[in-house]
Amino acid sequence: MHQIFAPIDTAAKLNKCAQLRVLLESPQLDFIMEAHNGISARIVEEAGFKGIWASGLALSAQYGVRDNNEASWTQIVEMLEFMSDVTSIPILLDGDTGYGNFNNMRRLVKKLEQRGIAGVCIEDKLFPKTNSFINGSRQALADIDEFCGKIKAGKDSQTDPDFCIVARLEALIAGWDLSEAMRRAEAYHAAGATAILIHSKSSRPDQVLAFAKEWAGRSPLVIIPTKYYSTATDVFRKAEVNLVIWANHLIRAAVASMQAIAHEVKASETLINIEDDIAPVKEIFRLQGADELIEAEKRYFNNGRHDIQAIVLAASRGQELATLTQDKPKVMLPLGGKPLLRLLVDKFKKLAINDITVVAGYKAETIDVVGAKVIRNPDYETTGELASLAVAQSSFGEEMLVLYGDLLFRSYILRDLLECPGEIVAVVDSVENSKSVSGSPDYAYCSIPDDLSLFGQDVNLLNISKTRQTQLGKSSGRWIGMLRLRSQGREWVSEALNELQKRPEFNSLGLPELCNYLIEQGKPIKVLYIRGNWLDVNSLDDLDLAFQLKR
Ligand code: SPV
Ligand code: MG
Repeated sequence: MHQIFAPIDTAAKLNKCAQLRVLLESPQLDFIMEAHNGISARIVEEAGFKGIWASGLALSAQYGVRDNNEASWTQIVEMLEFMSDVTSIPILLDGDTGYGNFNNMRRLVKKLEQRGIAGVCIEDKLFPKTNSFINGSRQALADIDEFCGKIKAGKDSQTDPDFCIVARLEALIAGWDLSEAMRRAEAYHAAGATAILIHSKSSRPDQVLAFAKEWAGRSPLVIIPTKYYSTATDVFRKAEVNLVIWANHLIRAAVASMQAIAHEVKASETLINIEDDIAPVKEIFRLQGADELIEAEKRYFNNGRHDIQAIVLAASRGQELATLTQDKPKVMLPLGGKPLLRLLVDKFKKLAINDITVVAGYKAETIDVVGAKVIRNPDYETTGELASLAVAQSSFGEEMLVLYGDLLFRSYILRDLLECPGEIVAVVDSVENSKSVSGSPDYAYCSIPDDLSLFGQDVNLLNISKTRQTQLGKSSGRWIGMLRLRSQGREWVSEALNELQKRPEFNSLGLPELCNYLIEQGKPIKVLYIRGNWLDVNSLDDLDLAFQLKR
């Protein structure tokens, strides 16, 4: 009896070559399953198999070519790399005849090891070979010595001592008898094959069982029961077979399913009948490992910069534009054919801000802008901006922009805001009598007035107020209704919302009150000064002006 290499439950800790060797050498019966590309390889591993058969038939078939070495060996190896990359179990390649002579075999083994393939099975036929089930009896066998040289050349080329070379006997397929199979098996074993694969096209297992009996465990024994599939598996166990290869069943499953789905969709011209019968797109993403990439992006992309979420407060009607907002909220008023909100979303997208949430209220059902998610403040008639912001609170992102939905501004303002340091940054227009504000302005009182420097000043916001606060001196400008929150700032805002919600006047509070509360709590709000080039749309005149800020 051959040596037991290692107990099977330690196999997972071994490298792939050693794992395959364990599968071959341990006396218990094991199974490996065919795969033909990355996704099928993953499916085999997830199903619990301990190894993968990279079937020549299936690999050729998935390329749409015949199992006659029409796919080049490098094309096979290319696909094996995908299969190996996405799996942790060993792959045994069905290497046909080794794709040439001993020299080709040497290079093949080297390349397979480099791609993480655990072993190769070669069959004693002539290159280019034909699938054993197509006119098998007419196929010539390799010269024994030549084939033994190939095995030796492969063994001498491997660098991992556990890389496996399985010698496949085609004698029974080609119509020879058991003694010829035995003669060859002895020779291949002596040449150094890790295991012997005895192949048969009979629909009964008699041939392989007779061989197994005669072989009597001289080396590990492998079978492929494609044709004698109705044999009970225990029969193989009793015959002391080591490894069963389920050789082509995933490609056949895929073909049957693809044919049925393609025919149905063609005939019915709808997807409705098949959606429940196929894997959801989400399942494809899962098999591709999409979640891992999302996690990795958080760690590595943009120097760890988080995705920024924009929250657009758009619940109010915009009374000043009463006639125009009879059937839609202000954010849906068209400007040069596009709703205001569309212009806003386009500006965000230009700066890769793709997570856009609109808090809607008045005529919320009319808000329909691709790329923006709509959530509703059902109490918009009796509540204010902070109540709307609180509606979005459970879906706050890591970093955020909070702004009014009726804002229009040149893109550079947003770009500068994203660059501006500070956990919370407020945008303040320092131009006196700026045309931008037609409604009631939010006066901003800041620690230092705008010195018009090109490079950012370090300025703190002290207060925002609808009325002039003479005790605070001269206002430094107008807050335009835009805040940027980094992670810590976002947490401060969340805490502030929780606190303020306890107050009876919460429903009447707006973003300026939130800012003032944060400042009172000692949370610094930094200021980005701008000079014009923005607008909050409150009147028909504003709509004209807004047109100029479209870009
Ligand atoms: C293969 O899977 O390509 C094989 C096994 O060689 S069989 O098709 O059964 O010959
Ligand atoms: Mg094959």
